[in-house]
Amino acid sequence: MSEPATQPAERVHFGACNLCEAICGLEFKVRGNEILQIKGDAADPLSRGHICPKAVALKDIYEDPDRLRKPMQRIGDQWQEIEWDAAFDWVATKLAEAHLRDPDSVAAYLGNPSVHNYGVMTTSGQMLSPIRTRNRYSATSVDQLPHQLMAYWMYGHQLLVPISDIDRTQYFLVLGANPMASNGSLMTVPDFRHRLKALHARGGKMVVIDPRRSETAEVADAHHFIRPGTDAAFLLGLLKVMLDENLLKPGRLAGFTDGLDEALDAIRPFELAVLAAHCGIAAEHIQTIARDFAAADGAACYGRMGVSVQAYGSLSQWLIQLINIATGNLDREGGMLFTEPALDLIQGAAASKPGSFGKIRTRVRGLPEFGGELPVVALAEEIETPGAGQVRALVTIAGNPVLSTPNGRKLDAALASLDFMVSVDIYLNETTRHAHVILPPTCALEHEHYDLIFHHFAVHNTARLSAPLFDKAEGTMHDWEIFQAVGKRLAEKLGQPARPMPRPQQIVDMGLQASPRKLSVKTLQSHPHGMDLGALKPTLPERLVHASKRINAAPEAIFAELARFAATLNEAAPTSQQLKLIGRRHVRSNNSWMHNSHRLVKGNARHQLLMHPDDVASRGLADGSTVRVRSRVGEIRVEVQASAEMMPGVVSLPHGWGHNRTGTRLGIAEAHPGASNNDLTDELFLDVLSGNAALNGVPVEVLAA
Ligand SMILES: Nc1nc2c(c(=O)[nH]1)N[C@H]1C(S)=C(S)[C@@H](COP(=O)(O)OP(=O)(O)OC[C@H]3O[C@@H](n4cnc5c(=O)[nH]c(N)nc54)[C@H](O)[C@@H]3O)O[C@H]1N2
Ligand SMILES: Nc1nc2c(c(=O)[nH]1)N[C@H]1C(S)=C(S)[C@@H](COP(=O)(O)OP(=O)(O)OC[C@H]3O[C@@H](n4cnc5c(=O)[nH]c(N)nc54)[C@H](O)[C@@H]3O)O[C@H]1N2
Ligand code: SF4
Ligand SMILES: [Mo]
Repeated sequence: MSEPATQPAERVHFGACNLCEAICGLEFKVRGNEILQIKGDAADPLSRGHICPKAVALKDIYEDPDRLRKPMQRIGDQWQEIEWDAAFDWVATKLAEAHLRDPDSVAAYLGNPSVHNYGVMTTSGQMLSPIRTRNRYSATSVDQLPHQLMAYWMYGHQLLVPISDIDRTQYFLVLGANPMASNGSLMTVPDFRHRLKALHARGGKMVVIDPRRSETAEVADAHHFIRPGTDAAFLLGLLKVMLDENLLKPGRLAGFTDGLDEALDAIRPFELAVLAAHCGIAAEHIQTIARDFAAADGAACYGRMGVSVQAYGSLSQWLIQLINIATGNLDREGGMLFTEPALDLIQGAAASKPGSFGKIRTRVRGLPEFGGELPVVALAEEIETPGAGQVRALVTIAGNPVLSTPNGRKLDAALASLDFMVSVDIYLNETTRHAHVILPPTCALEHEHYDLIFHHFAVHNTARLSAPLFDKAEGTMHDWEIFQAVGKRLAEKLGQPARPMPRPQQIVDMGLQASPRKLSVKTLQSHPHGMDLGALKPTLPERLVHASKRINAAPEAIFAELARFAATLNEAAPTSQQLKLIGRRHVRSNNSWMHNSHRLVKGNARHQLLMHPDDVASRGLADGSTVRVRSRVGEIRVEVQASAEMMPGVVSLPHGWGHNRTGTRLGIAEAHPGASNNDLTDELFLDVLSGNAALNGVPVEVLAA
């Protein structure tokens, strides 16, 4: 008997994971089209072999029979596969019709995987620019908008976000972030656990401020519960102590910072006792943290989702910057530093637009634009409110706003009323079920990748270009091919001149060569594990993008916001029945879209409502029972789990669940539906200054079912 001669040889391939911000290097072992093993790439200079369970699920996505591979057209509630050319023609015809009626009647929403995907980053504009609409939305306004706004105002560019120097800091103060589960955000930090061990080994400390004793709080030196949405009070308290005790020493930063005294003067009148009572952290703890922070030889104050996506997200981000500046910890080793990525979107010939704010406003509610995008909390009303500029057609790219934006039910209904919707997406899910056409691109393992965004936020400077693991399957298309095909047809139909349409690799190559480090695709190709470009180092004032080369510590609009916050300090305490809802992330879940991987959803459910045992008991609820959770906008039913991890008065529910709507094609997710947090969050509950959604601190009641 002879062996089958066709058995392909095993091969090893190196690439980076693009699922979250950590950009871990991966080592794949494959035979033919079969993935035999996925493990961390020990030679990656950033991730050094780290990996999490989601990376292994890349195999599941690649193989998933529910993943779409051909265009789909919906007629009524029936879907049928159609040919690419027919799909492109139809999409271009419908978008052109809508554009000719009113350019603003076409809206676009770009979801989170867009920024993790270089095809979308480099070429989605080739499809969208002929539309010329004001109605551009993205997941930014349910996420990091406050960071970008402060980076733009204070340092001159929306991507110039200071990064915690976790590998050298001696005091790491973390607010509203859970890197043990999220693997870091606006802090690309693969292998947080070992970096924290190293911090502890050199005598450093981590202190966590969070309404839940999170996985990160669990490994901290100290954890303090905080009332959701009140971080500004805690941060003001820190500054107040530092002012009163003469602990501030901006050092060399004073030479190129404007407005620091003005900012600090505005903080002086606050009273520590009032601030402490408001946030729920005792004055003596605030004093200790302020003193330890100021005394540390390198301290970093960092805050993420929990502080940004709340009612005072922008104010909190400003105060965080101020603390780092006023203690001299900005732009120093062990404090906060700016990155210098190989493809630099901040400075040099490849630089992107620094930002913009309030140049236009949403039609119905008057919410401000940031960086050319409007806040997504306004999308449903822009669809539902008649008049000139009403949204009647929608393009979604890599987004699931029905599950990920506030008052998802309202948006769900609004999407059903559109004249036309097209989704560039790999799944038929809660959002794309409303599309008339779905154009599915290839998946991550089938195309090249360079992380255009997250190298800007990494704790160490590296660069890595990942070659595709597999050739794309026959009859499938890359996202950039989809954008180019539709964009070309759209321009033709609208009589616009043909635009140059470079491919992602050409754009990345030009960007690398135009950046200060002068690398190229070719250089990166010769480093399959990535290139180590060195530790972060001080870069100011040169790296500031303001023409003055000075930091603006006192953006004008912040003072009115501070006054608005100060007025809430005297508000009456909430009733004892009222609880505050916050979110939660788990290492085996990724926003709304990876629940179709059996390996990630198996085992105990992870989408329960966590509630303090006293709150469970005082409502006469039974641990493990189904409860009703009610907010201004809606009600869900979900299992409650008593947990001493929770601050009394606060309940936690992860977002991205609720896979029980009709007409989706997610066999595994539908069997593990959970309930959607965003059926409770409120599109009217905002960070008013930026227009960012406030998804944390939502008032809810919990009742027996
Ligand atoms: N209550 C609450 N809500 C939240 C949050 C929270 O903490 N609490 N977090 C918010 C945050 S931080 C974010 S970033 C948003 C995310 O919000 P969204 O970006 O709207 O939602 P995702 O769940 O990331 O959905 C991603 C979509 O992209 C598709 N997709 C995946 N890979 C690809 C690809 O390679 N190409 C294309 N074209 N499509 C792809 C998936 O099928 C899915 O439809 O959610 C926000 N919503
Ligand atoms: N495994 C996994 N990793 C992910 C994702 C995922 O879905 N799963 N999503 C990715 C995305 S899109 C993002 S944006 C990042 C987010 O990254 P992180 O911000 O690190 O992640 P979260 O788990 O949302 O952490 C928010 C923390 O804030 C706390 N919190 C809530 N409200 C408040 C408050 O008012 N004040 C304070 N101080 N804390 C509060 C919550 O309890 C929670 O512990 O994670 C990324 N990584
Ligand atoms: S931590 Fe993020 S980048 Fe690293 S393997 Fe997990 S999902 Fe991928
Ligand atoms: Mo996010």
